[in-house]
Amino acid sequence: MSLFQSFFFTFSEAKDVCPSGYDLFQGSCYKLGYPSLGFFRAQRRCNIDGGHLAEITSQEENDHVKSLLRDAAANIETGAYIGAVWYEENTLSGGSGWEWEENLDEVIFSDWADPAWQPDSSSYQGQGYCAMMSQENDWAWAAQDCETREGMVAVCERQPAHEECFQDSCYQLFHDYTYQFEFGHKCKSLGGKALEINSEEESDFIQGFLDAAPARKDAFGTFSLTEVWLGASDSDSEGDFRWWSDDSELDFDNWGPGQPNNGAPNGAEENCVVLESSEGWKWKDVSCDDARAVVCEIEDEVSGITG
Ligand SMILES: [Ca+2]
Ligand SMILES: [Ca+2]
Ligand SMILES: [Ca+2]
Repeated sequence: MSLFQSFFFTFSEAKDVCPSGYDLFQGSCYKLGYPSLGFFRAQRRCNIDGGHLAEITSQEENDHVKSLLRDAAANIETGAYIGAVWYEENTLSGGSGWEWEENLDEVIFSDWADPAWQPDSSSYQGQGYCAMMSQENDWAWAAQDCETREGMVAVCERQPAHEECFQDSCYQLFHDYTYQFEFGHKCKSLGGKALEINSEEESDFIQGFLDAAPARKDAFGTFSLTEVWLGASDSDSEGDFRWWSDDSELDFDNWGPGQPNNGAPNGAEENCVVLESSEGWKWKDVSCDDARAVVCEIEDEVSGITG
């Protein structure tokens, strides 16, 4: 490795990156899209992307989403769903009002085109009220029948991936919970593969990367990172762990104390592998069934720099 390369990689900085189609603003990724869906299908589609319909909680965020909508106005006939719904006589709070559907938090910041207007369920024949940013009101908020699909798009919001490069790969951490069977596909779609740790150096780097990674943020709050999937399993032959990308035997391992033990309760198998925060990111075999954060490993094409 040349001096220039070692300089470049030593000082490679961690950064936030958004999946394709999303754009970064103040630590969140936003996307306009998924046309012609009702509110709840739109919410579900944003969930599949690892996020939710936008929860707009400040003037800056509202201004940013408005600017995205103005840029896309030619493609939006009516409006864009954001994540708020009207509830009637909620038994918990005892009242009616707007709340964020994803976490049932009350809507505090708002930008209603007509702040005095209140839904009236007695005169309303539709499927409930959901919030949209409305073309005809210069993208101020308005109530919409939640089932309206025609002319609607969704504003999705999600946490960025956290990226850092080391030697000839870049690593992207996705906090949104991913099932083991989706993990390889997710990384492949980025031009990479599921995390495989092949050396002490790579292992040390990943430990530092995960220690320094931001917490998971979603509509429910902030959560520290506890476990991350590794791209290895012993599903084919018990105890014979292999890397997914080429089905080769592990060329490096970093098992935690007593692991792997195939020790799921009730005789169930543990055929997948996680890095565990409470063990300094050492490895343990676990059941493949749960969803966890993932790291994708993407070969860095810029690394062709010669010196
Ligand atoms: Ca590797
Ligand atoms: Ca096993
Ligand atoms: Ca185990």
